[in-house]
Amino acid sequence: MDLPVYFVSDIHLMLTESEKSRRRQDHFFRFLAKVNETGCTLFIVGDLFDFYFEYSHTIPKMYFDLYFQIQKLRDANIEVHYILGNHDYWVQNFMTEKLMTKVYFHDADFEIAGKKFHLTHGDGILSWDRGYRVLKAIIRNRVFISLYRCLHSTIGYTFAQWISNRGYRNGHSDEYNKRVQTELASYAESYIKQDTDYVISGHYHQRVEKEILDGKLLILGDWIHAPSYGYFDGSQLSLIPFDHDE
Ligand SMILES: [Mn+2]
Repeated sequence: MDLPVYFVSDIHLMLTESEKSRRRQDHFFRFLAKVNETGCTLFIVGDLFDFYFEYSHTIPKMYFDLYFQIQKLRDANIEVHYILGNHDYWVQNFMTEKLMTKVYFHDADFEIAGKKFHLTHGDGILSWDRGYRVLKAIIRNRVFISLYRCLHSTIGYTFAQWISNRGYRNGHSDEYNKRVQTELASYAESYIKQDTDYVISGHYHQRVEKEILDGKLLILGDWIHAPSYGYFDGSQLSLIPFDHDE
């Protein structure tokens, strides 16, 4: 795997055009241009899209610009690895075989330059999130997905858009964010106590870099409020802000 390695998550590219989502997308494309300049490996750790659902013969046209940007990276021999999140789990062979280098339906472990990484989108980890874990099992269920795919795409997308518009947008209290950090720290510790060096998660829409024993936890920030990326140069892993004024 070529160094350096970049990690991003929770870009949440939107299905509907708006000034706000256009700005977010442009900002993310500036990051991809930087990746293209340095040459390297890119990991997308889930929720690249706010909603992505692929049919046997059909892909969403709204993300054409993104497909083009990823293709440019691939043409430059940059590997793009994509760990699916709870907003973009429903890929088929356009994503898995054509666009991305590799797509992961579950958490993934890698060894890069002698360091062991555990990558997870992060949804369903929290101890109090039992209801969500049930929902996660349903929306990742093969029968459910096949049935949903039978709906006409206009119906499937309209429903998803409605759900998505009701979803998380405005952030959580500091107290809630602290609870999340404590939970993820103990999740990370259970890996680092074994032989993992670095645990990287997305999903929680906060930017956290925390030393744990002789390893580290990164929670990648989202591209709505706090754009950032994880950066591994072969010896050090760090979380670097990529704020809008850059
Ligand atoms: Mn998520």
